[in-house]
Amino acid sequence: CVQSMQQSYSAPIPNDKQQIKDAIMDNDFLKNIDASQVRELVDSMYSKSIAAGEFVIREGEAGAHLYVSAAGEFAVMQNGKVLDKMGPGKAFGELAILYNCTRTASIRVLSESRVWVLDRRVFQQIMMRTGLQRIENSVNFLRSVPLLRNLSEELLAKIADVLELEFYAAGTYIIRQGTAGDSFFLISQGNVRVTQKLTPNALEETELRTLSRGDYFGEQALINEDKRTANIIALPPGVECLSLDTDSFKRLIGDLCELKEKDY
Ligand code: PCG
Repeated sequence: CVQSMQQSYSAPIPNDKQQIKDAIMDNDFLKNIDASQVRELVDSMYSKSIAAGEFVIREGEAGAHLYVSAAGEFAVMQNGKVLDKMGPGKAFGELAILYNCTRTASIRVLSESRVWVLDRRVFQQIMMRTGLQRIENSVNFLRSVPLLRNLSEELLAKIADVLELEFYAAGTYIIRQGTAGDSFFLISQGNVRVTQKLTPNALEETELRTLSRGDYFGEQALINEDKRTANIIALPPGVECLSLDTDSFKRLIGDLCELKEKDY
């Protein structure tokens, strides 16, 4: 028993560390984490063996751990249906840990497996940043957004200061056509679908486009002081957005020519 405990909860050695780091850097929602923080995350993971047939994660539950698959085969499931299969070297369980939402899918072990585990509390301790560092991270992202490319560092810092980080699970309507609007959004991770009912009585929504990291949406209702003109729906596995309230939007970026002239 003691033997198996030691085997079950060992810390990573250099080869393992590389596997964990590569998995983190390969995950869209984790890859922008600061290198020094990634090192700390890797050093804090422990190994756990899991028997075939067991669930590592159950859809709908609260999440307490982030995982990296070390060996074996895993199924990603939703509503009892297999969406995908994964082998070693994949980070999973990050969404509930990053955004405090419930588990968006189940992960079931198909063959005798081993995972690297990180406890949420440890993750949050490592990720905790001073206000200044958080703003610096946001400014780095804002600098890469084409819409904002001509803005001064000072203005970008002001925008970063008032941005709210939000996460929307796959399938969520972030914006509904015809409702009142009070926010503007920049996509920092993931993709959304833009759909529209072309006539007021249309039954079907027509897909207009998809938007991705660095794109924005929600400006129309704010600029024209009118209802939302389209639907914005989060695509799998979910979307991380930075949002601005109407006042901040008007004060800080509402005057940009690209926004005023935008005509879809
Ligand atoms: P808003 O506030 O009307 O909310 C829906 C958003 O969808 C809209 O602002 C735009 O930012 C965004 N969008 C992206 N593509 C299109 C498009 O082709 N037409 C319209 N009306 N909105 C679009």
